[in-house]
Amino acid sequence: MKAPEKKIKLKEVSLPAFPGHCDSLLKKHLTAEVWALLADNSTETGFTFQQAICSGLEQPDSSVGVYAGDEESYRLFAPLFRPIIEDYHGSLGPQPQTDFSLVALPAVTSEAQARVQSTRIRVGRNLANFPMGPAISRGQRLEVEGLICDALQNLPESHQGKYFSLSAMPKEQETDLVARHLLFKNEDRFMASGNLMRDWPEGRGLFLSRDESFSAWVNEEDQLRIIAMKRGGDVKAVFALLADGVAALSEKLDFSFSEEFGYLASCPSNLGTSMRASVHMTLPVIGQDEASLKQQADALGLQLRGVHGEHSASEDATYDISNQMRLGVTEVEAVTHLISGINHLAALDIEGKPKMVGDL
Ligand code: ADP
Ligand code: DAR
Repeated sequence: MKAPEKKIKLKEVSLPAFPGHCDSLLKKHLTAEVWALLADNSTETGFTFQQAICSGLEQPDSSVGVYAGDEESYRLFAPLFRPIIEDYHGSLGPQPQTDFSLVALPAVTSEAQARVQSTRIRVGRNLANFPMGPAISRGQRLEVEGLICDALQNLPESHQGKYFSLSAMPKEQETDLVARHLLFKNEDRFMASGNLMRDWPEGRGLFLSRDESFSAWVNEEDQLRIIAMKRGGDVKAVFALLADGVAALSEKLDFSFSEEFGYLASCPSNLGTSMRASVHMTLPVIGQDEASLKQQADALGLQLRGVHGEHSASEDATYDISNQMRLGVTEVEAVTHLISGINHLAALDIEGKPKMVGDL
């Protein structure tokens, strides 16, 4: 009888190699010491360190490169996760109390308003006592979908609408909803490498309010994304719409939360408020030079994405501009950061004597 193969202790083999062009936070912080400490570790739910880092190894153009499979991942893999978290957010928490109060929000200047085509603010949530996307079982994912669909019955009249299961959604409808920025894409190689797309599209879906300004994504990268989106630059109205939806769902669902890192997410970039407040903004002058604009955005603590979200391209000097920092700030502070940033970018654009958006 063949002797059982000797299980190689990963920590005894050398650190995985990254290609030269890789500049992920995983590559930066996965030192030989961290590898020796964590290589063979796994959490109580059986989520391994290798599973946590596999996306960043398979997709060397990752920006972060790791995903958590459960709450324990943030404790057990802390020697790697904490430096990544501090590098991304510029903070290690603790997360302040949730604050959706409207009164403190500054105004969006008329110059910025003239350049903003649409505003979207979202938060991510995962249910307490369930593994997250990279580790959840098929049965648990369906249970999460059911719990969230029940909670969606609790929304105020202004937010009510319909849940569309992705499994039952006609392809034409899916294509239309993705094109209108209302539904997540059905392919993401980073999520696939992070085991977040197992059993796809089963257990995934979209809740959409009647006027399409409020929506919820179920079992995409996080178990719940709560989203408010409107045309134009009325950030305050979008923030209020989101706040009411979050409050209603929070009455019915128990979210995964820690004092230190706030709302826990599968990706460390979405901890804390787990809020990404974004505008589609056309910058006819300073938007012509994307590299220079990215430097200005970095300096303002803003992130640039393309007009179809992460890993997409800008179009006609129009960018998805959002807050980078989500942890160690309140929801009001995160949105204030965005408003101050876009007001500044609009002022810079004016210095270049731009045409207004309507004249483009
Ligand atoms: P997330 O914000 O959930 O991290 P993405 O960056 O992929 O994910 O964006 C998801 C979808 O939302 C994409 O279709 C993107 O174009 C759209 N989107 C993001 N911000 C805005 C905005 N301000 N206006 C319109 N659509 C937006
Ligand atoms: N694409 C992954 C995650 C980066 C942050 N965006 C998220 N979580 N959607 C990467 O490591 O690049």
